[in-house]
Amino acid sequence: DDGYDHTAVERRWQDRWDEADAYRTPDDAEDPTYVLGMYPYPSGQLHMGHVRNYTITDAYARFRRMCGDDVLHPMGWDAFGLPAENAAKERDSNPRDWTFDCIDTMRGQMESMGFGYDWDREVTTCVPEYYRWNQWLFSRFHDAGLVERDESEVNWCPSCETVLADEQVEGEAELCWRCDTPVEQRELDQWFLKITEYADELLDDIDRLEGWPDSVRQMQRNWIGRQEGTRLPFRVDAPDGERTVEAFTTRADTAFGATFFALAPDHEISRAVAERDEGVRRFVEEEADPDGDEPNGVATDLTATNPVTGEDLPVFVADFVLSDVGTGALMGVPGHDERDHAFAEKLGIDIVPVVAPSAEDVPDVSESAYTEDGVVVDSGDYSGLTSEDAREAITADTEGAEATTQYRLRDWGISRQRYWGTPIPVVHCDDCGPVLVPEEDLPVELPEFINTTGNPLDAAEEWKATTCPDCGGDATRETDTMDTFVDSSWYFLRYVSPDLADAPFDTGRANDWMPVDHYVGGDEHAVMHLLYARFFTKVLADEEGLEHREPFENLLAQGMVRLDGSKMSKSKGNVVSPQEIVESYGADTARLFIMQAAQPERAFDWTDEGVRSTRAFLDRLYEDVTGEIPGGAGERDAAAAYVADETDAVVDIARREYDDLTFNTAVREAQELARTVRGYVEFADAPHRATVERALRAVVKLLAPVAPHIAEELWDELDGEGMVVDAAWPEPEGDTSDADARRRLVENTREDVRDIVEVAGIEDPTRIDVVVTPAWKHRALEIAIESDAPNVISEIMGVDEIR
Ligand code: ANZ
Ligand code: ZN
Repeated sequence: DDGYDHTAVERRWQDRWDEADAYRTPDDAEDPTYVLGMYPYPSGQLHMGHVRNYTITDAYARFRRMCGDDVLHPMGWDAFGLPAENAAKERDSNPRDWTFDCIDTMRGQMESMGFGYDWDREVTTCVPEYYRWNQWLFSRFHDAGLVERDESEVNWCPSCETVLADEQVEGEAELCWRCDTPVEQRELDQWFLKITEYADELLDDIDRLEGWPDSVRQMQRNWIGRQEGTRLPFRVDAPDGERTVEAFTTRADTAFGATFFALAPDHEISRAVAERDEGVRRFVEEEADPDGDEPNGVATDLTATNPVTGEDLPVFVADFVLSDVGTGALMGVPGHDERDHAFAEKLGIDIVPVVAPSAEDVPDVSESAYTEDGVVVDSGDYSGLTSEDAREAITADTEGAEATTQYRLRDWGISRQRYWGTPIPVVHCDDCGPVLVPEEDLPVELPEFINTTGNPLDAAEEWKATTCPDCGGDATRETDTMDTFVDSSWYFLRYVSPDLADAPFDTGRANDWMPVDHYVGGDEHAVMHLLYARFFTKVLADEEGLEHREPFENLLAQGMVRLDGSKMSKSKGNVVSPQEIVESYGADTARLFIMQAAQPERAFDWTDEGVRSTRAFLDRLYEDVTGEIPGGAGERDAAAAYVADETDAVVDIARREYDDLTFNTAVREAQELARTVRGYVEFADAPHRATVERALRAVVKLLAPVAPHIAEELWDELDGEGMVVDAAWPEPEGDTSDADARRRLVENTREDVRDIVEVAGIEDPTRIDVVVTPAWKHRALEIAIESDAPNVISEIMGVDEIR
């Protein structure tokens, strides 16, 4: 016996759902619940990570729907990106065909998993009907002063021939995130979105994101990296005459400990010195290594006057001074900063302490810097102040000094030198420079793909040649396309009105549905995607009438699915294919196994044994429900009352667990109830049929969000009304105030019984295993006694009057 025919069952109900249009989003959103999984990149195959991600959202969406909410649960495709372009180049086809083939395959796989999406709302980012809105938003951002063109140094992957965002450069070795090639630097004209304009709000609002994991919130804070500090003006005798160079410091309290001044290698003054000083030239052009572990530098013949002390300091060019941080210049305080300390040791610069834990306890800074705040010493009139007071006083007293805030966050460079993305809607005119394509001329559609190395758009001569919207003269199209993170920064808004032809989204509907109640996805998106989506939401709130300033109320970063403790990945060759699992065990088994294995945030190991026992549970349930339910009118005796109370308690607990997205415990409750019913039917002399049926209906409903196909089949078998997908979530009939206490009691009892079974060496433990009520505990004892181990048993149970 191979158990129930999962293929037939799953196909039957998928068809029925289709016919009934069961997952259509209701038109009104009176009790709106917006459940969203991060849309996938259409790589060709659904993997276990996707299955876990989308089972979580699907189960929650189904639960909320059964609770009576209006649910929006859509799916779409993050369909632009480099892999499609590379695949097209390899096969000499084109990225569009490849992408749509992948989408078709993956959509089919999602359907076979039984995910209940409203496919009428499918969003695909690589079609002009979608990406034209990226272009439209680009011009709106431009009008709002949030677009900038700037020459800047970019991370360049020589193998992918593309610019990479900082976050796409991995590790100390600075390798491309896709191909592991060492990344180089290049100067290019780039388009930037000025996310830094929103840095403060993006940072401050993190405090309000209580439904987000703390780790993600902290990562976002660090990424923004707000620092309060002071700009101090130093006088420097530069080659072209004396001038003021400001230095940013978070530690103005250490100004009396400054023993050098340092400039970034590509600082104007460094370059000027390099022209007359061979040593500086060599360092600037050849030796400087900003990514190196150790700080390197070279002395100049300049001096810088410390505005706080009036003292002249030697000026160095140093590679740990970054040109795009602060002002590209810093005051070096080796006594209190580790990097400055390492640099000073290497170049023989003085190291002096000016901050101490207390005035009597001046630290020895010869070996390493003292980096804590404390009391300022040897600092003229400031001596004796706390670090904090000294910072304030020094900033206030020093002429030209200014308190400022600085961020780690940089503006978002969105230019990508590749084909398969949204064309940036700009033309370059010899006379007018870069000019925006007017809104009425959007979309700028991608031309046919040309298979060439580098960016195919550069080779699309006919497409590139155009006229200037301003002067009508000859002009050339911008050949850069947008970072695909632009697409994903607002796709959740497109789902509310996916076919809208005159705006990216319907503001009224968006205001109804937003924010997304539960957003679920992998933690690799913890920083960029979420930050950019938050940024877009804020801009759209300011510019387009969106009434929400945060897009995602609750965020769940799902844990990994591993195999033997290591991540499933193609490179490790340890991938379990969802499709094979669906074929041999069914989607319900896969879904149930994944959900019961662990809390959704936690990693868990995929095991064949786990899959098989999940399947065995479903087979048994199938038998229990489809077989003859014994008994008749029966008797509502104590045992029946116990089952009824258990049903109430389980229903109550499971609802709370589903609400918390702790599906594993919710499912366990349902499984326990199934077991209780089975024990009751087996042991009771005359089972009370109505009680049994009610309990089984509850089991089926509680499992429906996770194992929806078999739930429909069994619901049908139990003569439930309509389909279970539309059924109401079960309600307790009696008082459930003692549900939790009851759960603890049952668990204790069960443990006791297990001990009895073990100690007494009872032959037929399966019979005992189902015994859970206190009454049955007594029965277990009787069995144990018959098996002649009364002493041990009385010890375990703490009773001696058994006989
Ligand atoms: C003096 C000082 C004394 C600093 C001290 C720190 C500690 P962190 O270190 O992350 O808090 N800085 C300023 N501009 C820089 C640049 N362009 N490239 C590299 N470093 C730069 O960041 C703030 C500190 O970074 C600043 O405060 C400055 O060194 C350095 F005991 O100034 B500090
Ligand atoms: Zn022009």
